[in-house]
Amino acid sequence: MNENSGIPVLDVDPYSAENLTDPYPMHALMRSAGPVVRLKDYPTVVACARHQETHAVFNDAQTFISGAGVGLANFNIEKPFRPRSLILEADAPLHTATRAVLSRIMSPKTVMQIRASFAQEAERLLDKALELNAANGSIDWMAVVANPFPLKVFADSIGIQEEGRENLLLYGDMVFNSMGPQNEVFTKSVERVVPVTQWIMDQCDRSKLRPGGFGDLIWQAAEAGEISMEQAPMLVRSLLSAGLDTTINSLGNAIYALGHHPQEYARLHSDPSLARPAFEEALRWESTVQTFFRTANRDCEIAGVPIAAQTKVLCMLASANRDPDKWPDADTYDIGRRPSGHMAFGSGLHGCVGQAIARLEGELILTALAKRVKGIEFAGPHTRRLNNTLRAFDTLPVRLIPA
Ligand code: 8QM
Repeated sequence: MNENSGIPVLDVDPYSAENLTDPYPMHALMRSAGPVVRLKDYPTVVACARHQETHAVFNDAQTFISGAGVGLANFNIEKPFRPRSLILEADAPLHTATRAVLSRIMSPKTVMQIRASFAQEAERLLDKALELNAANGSIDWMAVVANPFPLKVFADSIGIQEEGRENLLLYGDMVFNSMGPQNEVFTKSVERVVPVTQWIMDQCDRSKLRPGGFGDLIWQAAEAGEISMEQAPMLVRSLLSAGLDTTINSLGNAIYALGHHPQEYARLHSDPSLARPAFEEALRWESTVQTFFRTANRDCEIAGVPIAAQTKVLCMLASANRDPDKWPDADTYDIGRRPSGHMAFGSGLHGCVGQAIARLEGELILTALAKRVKGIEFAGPHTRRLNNTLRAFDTLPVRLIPA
């Protein structure tokens, strides 16, 4: 298609099981090939794997739009897999209105208000983790801490019922898979989610949501005329889609990072106030959301390379976060680093609207861990949950050495 354009064409598949399991050699290859590359098997796509271009694309939302989908599919051509998100898969002016509502609901003031109850739950969960660890010699970090914590505190904040919350994990898995190709990873997750899709949409109804919770506050914004009544359940769906699988696996990735770096864990243990930077650096080092797309809405260029209208632009966020031109010793997990400018929450207009809550969850879990545990060892092999967008675990067995 573009033999004349001088863009390198790589024979790599970001969605192969091998690259989903270990993406880092692919990232290095893509970064070194050029600022923009094509992928042999994905002719509608150009990819950016370096920090500079990824950041630039994310910060030009007028040219690189989200409304045509932030996955591989181009919604201008293909029907969206589910009714499109009113915030993630939207541009101004629709995005402006929906973003304002969620941004106010998850404001710094909200974060201050939820902090005490989130902290209490983090302390309780880590007490329980140490008990189980003492009884059995090890725990599965995912089953005992990473899955239960957001499923308790964030789902409580939204105000949804307790029964059936595990359905949210199947739903999140499907949502993030749907941003890649329709490979086996995706089709299998769709099969699993079919029986729970109605349950998910039912939870978005006003009658199901605890008064005063984030979900109810969305409905109140509709009542006040900020958004329409039809839009309210769809914005609740956004919280259910974006707020669980992401933070859950970020808690997994943080323990994975710390378990592989005993010296960094020792620093955290000796000074638990490093919990926040330790979590932030884990997001850079092992980005939970690995990739997002934008769509060029006009003929344009990236790093001087011409890009045709309707091209899908694959932004390799996790690769940008390991770009040696941006980060000294990019592959080193260093909790003393201040990784500002990392792309794990995206960047620009669409940057994660829940990031203050995600950071709070990470900080509180790592603080509770650091106070109780002087070392982390892996207790057998982890199992990955391969997902087209997320860096995720099924299980992560660890032995906690009590302080
Ligand atoms: C990703 O449905 C949504 O609005 C939505 C789904 C997924 C995300 C964001 C929003 C970034 C975490």
